[in-house]
Amino acid sequence: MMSPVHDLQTRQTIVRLLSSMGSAKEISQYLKRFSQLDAARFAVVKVGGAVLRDDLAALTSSLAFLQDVGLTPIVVHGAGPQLDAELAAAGIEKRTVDGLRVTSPQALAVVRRVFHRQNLTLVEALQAQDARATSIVSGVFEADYMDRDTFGLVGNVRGVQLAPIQASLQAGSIPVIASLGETAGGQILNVNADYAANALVRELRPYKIVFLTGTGGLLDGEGRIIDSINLTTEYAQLMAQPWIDGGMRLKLEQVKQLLDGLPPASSVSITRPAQLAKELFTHKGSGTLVRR
Ligand code: X2W
Repeated sequence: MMSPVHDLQTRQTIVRLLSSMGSAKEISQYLKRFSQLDAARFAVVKVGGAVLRDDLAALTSSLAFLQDVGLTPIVVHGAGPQLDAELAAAGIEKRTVDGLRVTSPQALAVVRRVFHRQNLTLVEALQAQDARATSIVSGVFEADYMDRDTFGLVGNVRGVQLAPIQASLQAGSIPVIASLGETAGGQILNVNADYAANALVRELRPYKIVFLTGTGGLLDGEGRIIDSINLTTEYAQLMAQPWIDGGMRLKLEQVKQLLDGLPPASSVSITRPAQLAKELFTHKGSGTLVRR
């Protein structure tokens, strides 16, 4: 059930935003489809640390907008650039293996502090816009050591505790989850936020999976955003392109793996915060839509 939209000002904002995006009919169709889903099945939205740093206002208003129309996305966030900066300031040298940050006990103290602060930054920004949001920095990701000798205090998600998320959704509040994990023995571990998002998605099997990034989509050889990718017909051909770089190859592989385990209707969108509503509510979308 959609929650009612109360005040006139919110309603007017919604109408203005929606009418600038696409036809009323198209938008109503999407809204109806999303509203019929169980709250936990609507969307998992992964927010990179760069988005928190560079695009917080657009992120906040896009998420608040979804809540205004009765939809509650589940947000999981990283803090990569903030960690780079704080660790450098603490004199801790950066080392990554396969894109994962090698995390010493000294580094973990900084990681925990930065994750807490970034989490609160987003929650407080949402609350300042009268959106309801719940800060969740522990109790969701059950983790094992990835490989302690290589990575130190880095976790691989073994299980997901849904109770804190469900409690937040039931209150109509946006769960805002930091990608910190915890071992069975109570050790906190640093978890890559994409991995955390993927683990959530595998558990919840949402209709929409959204990665919010600074670039706003996957880019082709000329730096233009690729509109849509059909994995069944285009994956092999795309992966063979000379212009596809390492990062994008990895992202695409991850997205394929993720979608292979989900219902056929699920899709992944890679977009920027200001375009979130357009991506969700219009056929044309904005950013890159990946389907099986
Ligand atoms: C990541 C967690 C933050 C993250 C890190 O320390 O950078 C590992 O690499 P973004 O902004 O989403 O990249 N963890 C183990 O993933 O943030």
